[in-house]
Amino acid sequence: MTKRKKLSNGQSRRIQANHEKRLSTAKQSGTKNDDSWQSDNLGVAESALVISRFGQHADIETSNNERLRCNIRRTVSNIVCGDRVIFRRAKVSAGDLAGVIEAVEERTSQLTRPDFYDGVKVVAANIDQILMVSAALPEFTPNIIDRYLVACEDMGIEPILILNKTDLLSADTLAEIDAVLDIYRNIGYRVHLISTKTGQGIDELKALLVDKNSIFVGQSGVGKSTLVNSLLPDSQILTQIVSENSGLGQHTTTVSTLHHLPSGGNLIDSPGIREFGLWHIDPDRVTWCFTEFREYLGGCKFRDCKHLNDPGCLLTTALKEGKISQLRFDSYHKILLSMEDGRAGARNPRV
Ligand SMILES: Nc1nc2c(ncn2[C@@H]2O[C@H](COP(=O)(O)OP(=O)(O)O)[C@@H](O)[C@H]2O)c(=O)[nH]1
Ligand SMILES: [Mg+2]
Ligand SMILES: [Zn+2]
Repeated sequence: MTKRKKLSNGQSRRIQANHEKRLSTAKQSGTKNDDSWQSDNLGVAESALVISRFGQHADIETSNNERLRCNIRRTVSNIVCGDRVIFRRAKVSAGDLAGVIEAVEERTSQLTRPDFYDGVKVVAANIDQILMVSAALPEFTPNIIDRYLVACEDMGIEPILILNKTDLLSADTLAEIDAVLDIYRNIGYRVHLISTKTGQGIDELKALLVDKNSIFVGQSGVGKSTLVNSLLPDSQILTQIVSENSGLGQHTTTVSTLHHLPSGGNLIDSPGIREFGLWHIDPDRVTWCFTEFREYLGGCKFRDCKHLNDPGCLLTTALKEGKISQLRFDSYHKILLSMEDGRAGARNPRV
């Protein structure tokens, strides 16, 4: 490391003067900016849908499908993609900002993900359904499905199971996997088999998306990007342009964006929200998130029953009677164990 030369008095003064100048310019432009959002420069309150949010700004869509970039008032906390908001247009606009967002409507649901810095972070609002994609390749792993199902149940958003890459399955393997999927069907989950390669099941999938706000999640490699790009050919082009021109693709594409589907309904997407972890969920809550366990909860002999070797456990009784599947029971304990490990290691186990 090179030794830093001591500054002369003149240099120090000039640096200090520059610093003060920058501060006062920032203050002035701040004041000027704020003037744009005073009542006398604003129109009537209108409602809109948030397409994406970045920093203090958001792109919104008005009721007559205009796209506007707006400032967000500091008093309005935490706007995310999918939010319904109240905004007012500026009569004289400030740069590329056409108005200001003043309030957020109550959400029907929140998509959250654990965040290393913020605890749990809301990344999208008003999602109706989560399409949980898995595939025969890289490997069909029910435990991963269960982890996503726990997260969906915790958020109160309906999950739909999608098995992709059916084209790679022999009739025998397909029958084996389908038998496992029956476990989920019996619990009450909807299951769809598709192939983005042959197009099998894609029309049925598109029908599921009509008039809903949906999001695709799932492990890397299962075919989410292929699927999203086939449903939204335009957004693929957009992402590519951004990545090539600015080299900021990575950064830019982590912003969640709401896309309209050609046949109605919206897809909220960002590669960053397609995978998420579970470490923030309380163990008791995990048990509750196994929906078929719910009817037995609170009935075990011991209040702190671990539902394993404890005497008088209703869950293990239900397991023996075949009312709960061994696969889900094992998966439940595996999830709890991995969460303990994750907490001990202060590292989030990824789904
Ligand atoms: N055989 C087959 N391959 C697929 C299918 N869907 C996606 N793939 C391939 O799986 C790989 C991973 O797909 P990608 O969309 O990047 O997965 P992501 O990580 O979930 O976004 C790519 O090589 C795709 O071409 C499918 O239905 N059948
Ligand atoms: Mg991908
Ligand atoms: Zn028990």
